[in-house]
Amino acid sequence: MSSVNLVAREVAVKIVFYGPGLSGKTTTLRKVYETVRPAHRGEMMSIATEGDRTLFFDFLPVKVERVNDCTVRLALYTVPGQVFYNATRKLVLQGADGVVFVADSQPEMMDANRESLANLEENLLEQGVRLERFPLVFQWNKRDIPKALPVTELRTALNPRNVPDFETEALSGRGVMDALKAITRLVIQDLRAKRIVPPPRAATPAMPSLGAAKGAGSGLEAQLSQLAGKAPTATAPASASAGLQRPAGPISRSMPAVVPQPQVQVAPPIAPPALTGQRPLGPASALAPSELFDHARAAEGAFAAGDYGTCIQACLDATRRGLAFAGEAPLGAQAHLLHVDGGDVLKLQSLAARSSNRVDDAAFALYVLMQIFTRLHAAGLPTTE
Ligand SMILES: Nc1nc2c(ncn2[C@@H]2O[C@H](COP(=O)(O)OP(=O)(O)O)[C@@H](O)[C@H]2O)c(=O)[nH]1
Ligand SMILES: [Mg+2]
Repeated sequence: MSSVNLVAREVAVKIVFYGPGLSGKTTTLRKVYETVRPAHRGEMMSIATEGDRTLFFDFLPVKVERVNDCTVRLALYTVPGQVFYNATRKLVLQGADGVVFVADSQPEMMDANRESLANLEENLLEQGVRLERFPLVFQWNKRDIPKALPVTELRTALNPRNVPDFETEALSGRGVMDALKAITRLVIQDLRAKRIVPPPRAATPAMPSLGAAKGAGSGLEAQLSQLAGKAPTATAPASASAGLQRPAGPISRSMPAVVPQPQVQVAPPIAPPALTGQRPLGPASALAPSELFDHARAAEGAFAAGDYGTCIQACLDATRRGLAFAGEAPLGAQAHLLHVDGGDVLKLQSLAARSSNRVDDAAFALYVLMQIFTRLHAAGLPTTE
């Protein structure tokens, strides 16, 4: 769900990559990770089985600066495509502001594409959202495969509404950033129409993002292209993207929400010196306010070590402390004040009371914690004195 901090003119939006199993959602997110400069994104978190199938979700935070005078934080999620993970898909879809539907262009995948699209429609409807009014773009993925269906056929079957669609090859990255730009633009338009995002301040020229090419445009396309280090219309040629290295090491921590930044908008990389050379920050610690940084690290460390019970306990502890920033009140009321789903917090509590836990329980706990950090951030909490 979007959240807006009017003081900082910052908007946080959630975009979900949806589609059948193996259509290329995780590969797409990895490509976005590789393409966007490290200062503008966090670490990607993937929770996968040994066979590299997405078990719970993938998550990648990306920051786009000064889009019409607003900073946009994108929280990008993928869902597991396999039919039997529908409960997880519903959870990840909760509060989404837009969807990129990643369809597999191979003829034998058409039934799976249709089924997944119908499942998206149904799951959105359960949240009271109608797909035909929802920001949506399509990736026609795996265009490199020779037997790929013609785009016209895919359109007729899956995109009668004629929303923006893109031929993509997630492995090489072709088209992937174009689809991301398009959905971001649609989401911002939608939020403006709903008056959730303020209109641009006419008198203030949009500021270029750090490291942006001199004289580059200030529109979203230009901004995203600058992040990607590419011209607005260019798509990544296979050879160029293949040469990109996945950078390792700590990322910048989340920045205070309520401090308007006149010139430079990128959070300074403030990884504690003691962490240098150690495990890179995970997404929970990347989002954590400094007061809860150690808790988030502990939860991620336990997750990585396969100690799911400890991970869940650490998440619950950090959740309680995080919710307490909303003021003295029962847990449910604190959750309500922060617009955190109380049902999720209750489920986390019940998981912590269990004697044994599975990997997806721990993943859920991290997910709840990340939602709380995102909410705290949007609310400008905890306030810094
Ligand atoms: N040929 C080809 N293979 C792809 C493309 N995108 C993804 N794949 C492959 O498809 C498989 C499933 O991709 P994955 O991203 O895990 O699918 P997900 O289940 O939607 O997350 C992997 O083996 C990928 O390497 C593409 O554009 N072209
Ligand atoms: Mg996946």
